[in-house]
Amino acid sequence: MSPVLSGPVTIAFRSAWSVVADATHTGPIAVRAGGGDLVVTAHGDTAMRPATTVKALDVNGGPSKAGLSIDKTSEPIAAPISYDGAGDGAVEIVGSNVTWSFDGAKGMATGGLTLSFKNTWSITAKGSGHTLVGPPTDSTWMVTGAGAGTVAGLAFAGIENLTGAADNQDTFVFDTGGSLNGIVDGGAGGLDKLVVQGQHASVASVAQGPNSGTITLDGSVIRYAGLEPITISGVSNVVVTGSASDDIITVHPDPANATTHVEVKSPSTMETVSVQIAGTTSLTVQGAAGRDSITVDGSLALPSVALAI
Ligand SMILES: [Ca+2]
Repeated sequence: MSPVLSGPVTIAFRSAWSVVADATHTGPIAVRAGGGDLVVTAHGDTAMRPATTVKALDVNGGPSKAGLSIDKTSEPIAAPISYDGAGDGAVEIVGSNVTWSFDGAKGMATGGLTLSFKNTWSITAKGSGHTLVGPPTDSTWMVTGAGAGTVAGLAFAGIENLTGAADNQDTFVFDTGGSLNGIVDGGAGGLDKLVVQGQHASVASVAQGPNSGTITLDGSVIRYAGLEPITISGVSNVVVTGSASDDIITVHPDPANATTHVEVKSPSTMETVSVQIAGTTSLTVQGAAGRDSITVDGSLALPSVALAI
């Protein structure tokens, strides 16, 4: 028996939309949603299709390795987008609150869109609330600009939060010029570190808990969570402040680098901080609120460092 349909029936045929840049293409392929349409600009031409008819949008950078620029500020983009950067691609997303992830070879971006990308080594976020989640392998994150740097060969810019994978070793390096508006989160478990290096005039570390707190680097605040040790080098004036609870702080040669670094620790209340002696002119250790004790132990040689407690 055939099914019986009553009343008008509308059937939208949904199909995939494929866009490939040719060898002469210049500039990125632009994608946006507007007025219920999905709008794609490539080769200088703008084409639009009703969003309900687009099952997926597949973009290929082609021989010109054209980048992809997605603007989702006016409305979310329903169709999943895939992008093959053809080996040297770049992705830009305009709009807020996107979570990017990168596994060392390919990546995803979600939040008002669903994008998968590969053969792409550069991402740019334009808008607030962008988070980048790193690979499960041990990774070094170099932060060299405001929300900008590299991880696993991927250059990123405009990112607010950096999140390491669980159960690996992430090292977040803040070099000269590096800053972050949001939070550095090493992820659960593993052994994740924060390193301050390069040219900085001052750094102040304030603990909030055993693995969280803030680092103020040349006046710019970096919030962190889920980290293990913090290493500071190349900074003239270092201030380490304990937590609001009862700190039992010890100051002693860093067991891992006894002749070059001094370690400040209070394991149950604050993140361990290791400071390179060379290049440091003052080190201030203070307990903040609570009933605190600060003990200097071991044979601590601090030539040319003014230690204030
Ligand atoms: Ca981690």
